[in-house]
Amino acid sequence: QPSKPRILQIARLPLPALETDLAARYDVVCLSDQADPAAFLAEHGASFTGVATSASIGLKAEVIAALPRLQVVSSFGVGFDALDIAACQARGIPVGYTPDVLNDCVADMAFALMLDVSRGVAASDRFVRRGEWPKARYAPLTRVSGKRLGIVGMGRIGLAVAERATGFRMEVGYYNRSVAKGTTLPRFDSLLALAEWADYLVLTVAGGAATRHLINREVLDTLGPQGYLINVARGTVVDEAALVEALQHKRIAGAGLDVFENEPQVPAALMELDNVVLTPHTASATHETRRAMADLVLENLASFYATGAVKVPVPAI
Ligand code: 8YV
Repeated sequence: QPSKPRILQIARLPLPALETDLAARYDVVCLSDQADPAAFLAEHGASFTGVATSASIGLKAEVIAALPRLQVVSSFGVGFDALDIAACQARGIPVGYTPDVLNDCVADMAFALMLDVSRGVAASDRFVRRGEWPKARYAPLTRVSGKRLGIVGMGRIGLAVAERATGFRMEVGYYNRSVAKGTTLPRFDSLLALAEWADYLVLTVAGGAATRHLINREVLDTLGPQGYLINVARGTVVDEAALVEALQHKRIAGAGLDVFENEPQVPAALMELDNVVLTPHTASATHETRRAMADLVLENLASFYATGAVKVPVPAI
């Protein structure tokens, strides 16, 4: 009976059941549980052939360098901006990830945020709980149906957002580097043109250096005082300081944010504002979707150890 492959789990994973499943199949050590992770890596790094991590936890070049026998990486999540893919690919190490299975839940969350920030679901819940209903009226808010929806990043999740817009009879347009596959929706030539046109700017673009601070002061001012920003992508896509300022001065109407520049830190100024809805990076966090993501993390590893290839690899960069 050959011994089980040794897997280095970089930190605690979002789904405890996945940790249990990994531990049942592999010889797993969690790096963040070690008293001195650097010393642990120096002593034991060469014993690991696999890494398990997540989109949020990531994988740094220095950890990859400390694992001379590393053969495979399996990550929980579709984003790979926090993983040093170049360092893996330079060593020919395949990286498995979990796209597609989360499209629906992330798109659902984009609509939840859009509806909430426009109709004040969370804010009016607070109003009712404070006992204010008998004393005051809740001011009317903004209609979503029939409005213009601008999607930034027309990939798999962007398409799922666009599909949902039909029932709301929204007009949909998008901005993407290239013409998106799988849709005939209008593509805008520039982000500013889309921001000018849209009532809702929904971010479903990948994170990383190429999209850092794509949403800056100029884009926000172009979106304007009737416009809403919804971010289910990455905090880094938005200049958060510029966003806080735009919200405080009502230069945009509101924002629904699932992601932030320095998670889990959320700017205190945002907590003061009722035209903002904040969620703790939970767009994919349903039992169903997280289980499907966990299964893909396991399948990517199992496939690699059986055949030498992961089931769903991160594309070559
Ligand atoms: C997860 C995500 O919440 O898939 C992604 O890229 O950001 C989310 O689905 C994340 O991977 C949890 O760590």
